[in-house]
Amino acid sequence: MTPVPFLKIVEKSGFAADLHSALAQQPRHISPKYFYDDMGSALFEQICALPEYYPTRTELALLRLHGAEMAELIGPQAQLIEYGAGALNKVRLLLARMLRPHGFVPIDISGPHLLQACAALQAEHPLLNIQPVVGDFTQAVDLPGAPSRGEGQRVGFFPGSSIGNFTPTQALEFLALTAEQLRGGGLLIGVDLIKDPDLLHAAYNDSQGLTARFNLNLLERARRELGCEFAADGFRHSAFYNAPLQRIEMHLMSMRSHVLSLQGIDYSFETGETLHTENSYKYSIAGFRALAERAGYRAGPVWTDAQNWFSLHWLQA
Ligand code: AVJ
Repeated sequence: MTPVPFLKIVEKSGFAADLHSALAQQPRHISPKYFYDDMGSALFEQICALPEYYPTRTELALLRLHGAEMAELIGPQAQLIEYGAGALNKVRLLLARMLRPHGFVPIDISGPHLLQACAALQAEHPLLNIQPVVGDFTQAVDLPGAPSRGEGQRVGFFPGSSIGNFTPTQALEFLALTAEQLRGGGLLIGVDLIKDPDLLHAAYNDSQGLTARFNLNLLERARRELGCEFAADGFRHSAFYNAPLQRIEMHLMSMRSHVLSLQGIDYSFETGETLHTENSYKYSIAGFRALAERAGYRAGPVWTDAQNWFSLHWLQA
């Protein structure tokens, strides 16, 4: 496969430091970005194919159905920036319909995984200018230059409802940051919608136990990378819908009272005590549009499926 021409490392993982401060807090919580080492990224891709995990296939269907209309809004010679790019499956549906793209800038925290995905994409689009950025997209990363005047616009792509990992306040900050980065262009963003809690519960408690493995991989990663020690079967996966806050919460719950030891420091867990690993906020279409407008976007067309499970929004920056 063709080598990828441009690589920028903008963040060295602060996993050890962040895990220590997570464990020293009460209640304990850590950023879900640490799920995504090679193992976690691979598990997440398997989650996306689960029958219970409706977001991926619903969003892919929307991209297939309405991709031409979306490419029209993106316009010719655009620079497409994908936040949290992963396997690049969704962006393929846009790239196939875009006219003479100026470049594609995928940002992802999982370096080896991103570069492999870029090499495969480059093989399919030999002329596409791919400029991967390895880093944390929640930080203001240094982006390659925007298209010059008279060329296309800069457009962001943020699929999968990854925005749901942010609290509404953080989501507002992220949207405000991207609205500045993308000024004059737009953002195409996938947002998961409020729905029957039973459907949500099933999506985060799948029968194959993949979501559980994905969640538990955070501590397995700490064991692999940092020599973290904890009891075998000391923790279990817990995921539930917090209706008042309109979010799925994922936790790692201690099964008994035991001690986890990280780099010589002991952290004790009581039975039932948790490390909160992820929030996945759900929005109404109107609620999300209002948030986007507050962040400095003009809310444009919205696409949703017949069941109103998932939405894609065009936001004018
Ligand atoms: C990648 C954050 C959108 O919240 O649904 C999937 C991650 N966690 N199953 C989500 C996830 C458990 C996913 N996002």
